[in-house]
Amino acid sequence: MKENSRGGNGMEKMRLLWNLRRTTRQFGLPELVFCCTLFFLGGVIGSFLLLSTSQHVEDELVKDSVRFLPHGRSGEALPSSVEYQILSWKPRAVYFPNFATSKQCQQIIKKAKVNLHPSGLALRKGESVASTKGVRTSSGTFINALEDPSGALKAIDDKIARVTMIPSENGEAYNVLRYEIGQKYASHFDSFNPNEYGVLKSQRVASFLLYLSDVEEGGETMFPYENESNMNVGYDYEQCIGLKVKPRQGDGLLFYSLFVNGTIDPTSLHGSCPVIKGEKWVATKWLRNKNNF
Ligand SMILES: O=C(O)CCC(=O)C(=O)O
Repeated sequence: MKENSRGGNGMEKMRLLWNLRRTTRQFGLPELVFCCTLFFLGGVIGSFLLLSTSQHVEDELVKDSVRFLPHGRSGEALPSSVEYQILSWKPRAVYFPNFATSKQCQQIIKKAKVNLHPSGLALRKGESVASTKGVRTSSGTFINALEDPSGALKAIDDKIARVTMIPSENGEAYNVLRYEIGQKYASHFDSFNPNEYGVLKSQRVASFLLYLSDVEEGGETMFPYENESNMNVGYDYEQCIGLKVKPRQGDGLLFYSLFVNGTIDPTSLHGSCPVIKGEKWVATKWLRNKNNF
């Protein structure tokens, strides 16, 4: 029995050896090349995945370290993110989509609606109400953030101070404006040229416009001299040309009237195109270089 089983094992081994030889013969050069390519590709994909994961982990760590930066007593514990788009460098104009909520806009309109008057103008030397008739045809009212019981204007005030880094004490009361069909504001400067207005206690540095409504057609805020265009062509201040910003409820527009050296930026000339369809509501906040004005 022992002999027999040894003989059976021998046969089995022979068969295995034969099968192995056959398999090795089938695994020729093409199969080898195929396997090598497969290994190579696997390596490339694997290291790419590893690298991107470690980059992601690194990014997370950087974000975390920013989150926990120590801050001064007047600072804030966490970084905030406010979306913005630079519309122009000449003048420096920045757009903030969804700066305020629709509810906040409605609350501001509700408060302003009951106290509207024809909009006025700061008159230059030699000008009168009669001589400037037609320059600004909207109606409006001034509201201080603290007079708004809904708290909407205070929240907007704080947000404007944070994005401009100009303290809210330097801001004038909001001038909430309503433009009906055909109403407009011809191009003008928000800053005061001392040669035209005399010496004033303080100067307007920047303006923040919060659009409280959409406008179906027209009513854009325009910058006719954007990028120094149209400056030497005898521009008619009534004309609606240049960079035009279409009002959208809740969006904000910030632009600087002064260069960083404190002189007036001529490209900050701006106005409101006439409303063609619908109604325009906007709240203007002028920011000054001093807090006593
Ligand atoms: O209504 C606008 O879009 C512009 C308002 C404006 O120019 C101003 O309030 O000084």
